[in-house]
Amino acid sequence: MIRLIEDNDPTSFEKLKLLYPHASNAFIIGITGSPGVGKSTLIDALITQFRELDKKVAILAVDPSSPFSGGAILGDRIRMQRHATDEKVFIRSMASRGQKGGLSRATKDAVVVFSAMGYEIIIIETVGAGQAEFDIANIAHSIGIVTSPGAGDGIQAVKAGILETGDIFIVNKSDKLDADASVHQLNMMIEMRKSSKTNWKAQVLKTIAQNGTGVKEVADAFLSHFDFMKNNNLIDQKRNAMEKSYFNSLLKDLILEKLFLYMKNSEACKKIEKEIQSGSMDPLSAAEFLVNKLIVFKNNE
Ligand SMILES: Nc1nc2c(ncn2[C@@H]2O[C@H](COP(=O)(O)OP(=O)(O)OP(=O)(O)O)[C@@H](O)[C@H]2O)c(=O)[nH]1
Ligand SMILES: [Mg+2]
Repeated sequence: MIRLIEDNDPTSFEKLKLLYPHASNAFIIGITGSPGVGKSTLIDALITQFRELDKKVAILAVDPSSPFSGGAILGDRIRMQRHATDEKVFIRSMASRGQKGGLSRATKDAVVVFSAMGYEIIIIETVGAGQAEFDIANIAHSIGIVTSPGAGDGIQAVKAGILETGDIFIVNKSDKLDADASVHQLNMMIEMRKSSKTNWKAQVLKTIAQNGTGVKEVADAFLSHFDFMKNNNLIDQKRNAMEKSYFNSLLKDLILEKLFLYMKNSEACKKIEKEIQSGSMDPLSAAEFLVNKLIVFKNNE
C-alpha cells in the first residue's frame, strides 16, 4: 500500500477508503529538527523504549526538502537496522517523488495504512516543520523538536517558526559542550511563547541518542503528552483538525485531477491556450474564465 501511495497509483484511493474506518487509535508523533541533529538515531532509541512497553511501532521518514533523498533513505535504514527483524516494527522512508497532493497527503495516506494495520505508535521523521506544503502539526498528535548544542540552534528553531508547534524539546548530542546552555535557552524561549492553545507545559530534555541516555524520559514525555490530550478532551479536537486538513488536501488533489482531465479533452481550453499564445487573451483573464466555467456550485448550495 505504501508503495502504491508513493507511486500515485490510482487504485490506492479505493483501498484507502476501505481502510479509513479502521484507522483511528494510533498515537502519532512527529520528530523534526535540522539536518544531522540526530533524529533517526533518537527514533531508533525510542523504538527500543516503546517495544519494551510492547507497542507496535511504525516509522515513516519523509523528506520534504529534496526530491532525491536516496542518501537519506539509506541512512535512515542503517541507523534503525537493529529493529529490522522485529515483526512489530515497520520502518519506511518516503521521498517526494512528485506526489500530486504533496507529501502531506502522501504522509497522511501512509498514516491511515499504518493505523489500520494496528500500529499503536507512528513516528514521522521530517526535516523542518510548519512549511505550507508539509504541515506536520496537522498530521501528528505530539511534536518533538530535536536540536543539538551550540550553533544557535535554538534561535534557528524560533526563526523557522517551529517553536510554537513543539510539545517536547530534545537537546540531543548532550555529550557535547553547551548542552545545558541550550536547555536553558530553550526553556527561556518556551516561557516567552505566546499563549499556548492548551495548558500543556512543553518540556525540554537532554539526550545522547547514540547510547540511549535520557531517551526513556523522552518516551515517557510523549506518552504523558498523549495522556494529557486524552484527559483534557483534546483528542477529538485534534482529530477534527487532522481530518479537516486531510479533506482539504484531498479536495485540492481531486479538483486538480478533474481540471487537468477536462483541460486535456476540452476544445474550448485549447482555444484559450492559443489565445494566450497569440496575445489576444491574458493568462489572468484566461484562468478566471476557465475556473468560472468549472464552478458549478451556486451560492448557499
Ligand atoms: N556525539 C553525538 N553524536 C550523535 C548523537 N546522536 C546522533 N549522533 C550522530 O549524528 C549524526 C547524525 O545523526 P542522524 O540520526 O542521522 O541525524 P538526523 O537528524 O536523522 O539526520 P538527517 O535525517 O540527515 O536530517 C550521526 O553520525 C550520528 O551518529 C549523540 O547523542 N551524540
Ligand atoms: Mg534522519
